[in-house]
Amino acid sequence: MFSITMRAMSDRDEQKPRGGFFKRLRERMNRGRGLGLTLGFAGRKLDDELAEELETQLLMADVGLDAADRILAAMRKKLGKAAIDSDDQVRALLRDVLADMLRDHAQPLTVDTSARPYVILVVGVNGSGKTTTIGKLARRLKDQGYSVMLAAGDTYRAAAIEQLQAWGERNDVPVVAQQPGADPAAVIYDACEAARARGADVLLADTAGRLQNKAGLMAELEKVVRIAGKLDPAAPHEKMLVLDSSLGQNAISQAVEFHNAVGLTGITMTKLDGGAKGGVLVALAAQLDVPFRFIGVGEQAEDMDVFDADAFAAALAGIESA
Ligand SMILES: Nc1nc2c(ncn2[C@@H]2O[C@H](COP(=O)(O)OP(=O)(O)OP(=O)(O)O)[C@@H](O)[C@H]2O)c(=O)[nH]1
Ligand SMILES: [Mg+2]
Repeated sequence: MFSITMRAMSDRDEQKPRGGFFKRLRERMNRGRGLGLTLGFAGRKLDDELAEELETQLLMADVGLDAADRILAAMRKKLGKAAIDSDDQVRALLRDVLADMLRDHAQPLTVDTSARPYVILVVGVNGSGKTTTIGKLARRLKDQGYSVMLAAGDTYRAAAIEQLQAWGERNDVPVVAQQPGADPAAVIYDACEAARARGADVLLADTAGRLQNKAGLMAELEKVVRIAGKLDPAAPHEKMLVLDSSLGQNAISQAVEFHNAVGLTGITMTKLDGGAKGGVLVALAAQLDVPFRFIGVGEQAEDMDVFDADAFAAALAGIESA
């Protein structure tokens, strides 16, 4: 039992990613190359010509034009007319500028245990990693002492329900599910009731990413949000978008669409262990005022941690330690 009603999921020692996680992020993101910049600028000044070269490299890393311009302006301000000493100097400068841009977005998820259940609705297009993220989160929250339940709100495929049940079994967490084809809003309503009856701290609700058309998907999500609010007007307390970071600029348009439809309260980025260069988070930070919650660097439960702006900026800049 918790003696206090509010507890940050990331207490002091939780806030910084464990050294092991930074190492994994650093090694796996773009195979250790972060943004993948070539650099080689020692002896040159950051003049228009060099700024253009750097801008091209940043755009190749999915940073987007807005953010690339901001990065360059900040670097020019810091460097002035001085010649660049070394690549290490550029990397350190880049790390500082990126961390400044990302810091406001590093707001860890906070579970309000007075809600019972604190409802986390997970949305995103198909294949982005929603169900896997729910499995990882269930494990993490359980390890932190919360009682957790899952809702199988993706009713389009039997396999989706089974996938969630497998995560439930693995973590010894109850799963509320109905038959394939059931109304997702009804499943989530039932799950909210069941979680309330059991006094569960957190309910993690899965949703489908697959529908014939986007308008249908968004209308379905709006209904789920509305119905989840029937028992507790504050629910869903977290509307978390799960985004595949290897989608580049497509990830930005997805985020904007989901935000317009349901009003996101958090974003979790997955698949930073693939070919993704991570720049998409910088582009998102420049365009959308939604906090980053977690980042995923693999398929296992431990391959996810709280988003940390300084560590992430260091990994993007290709610096060895956070
Ligand atoms: N490499 C890697 N794979 C991931 C990560 N997160 C999820 N995956 C994999 O991506 C695939 C899709 O993940 P799901 O969790 O099923 O995605 P979903 O959004 O629930 O997909 P739908 O239910 O079809 O909408 C699975 O094979 C996962 O194991 C990650 O951070 N890194
Ligand atoms: Mg799924």
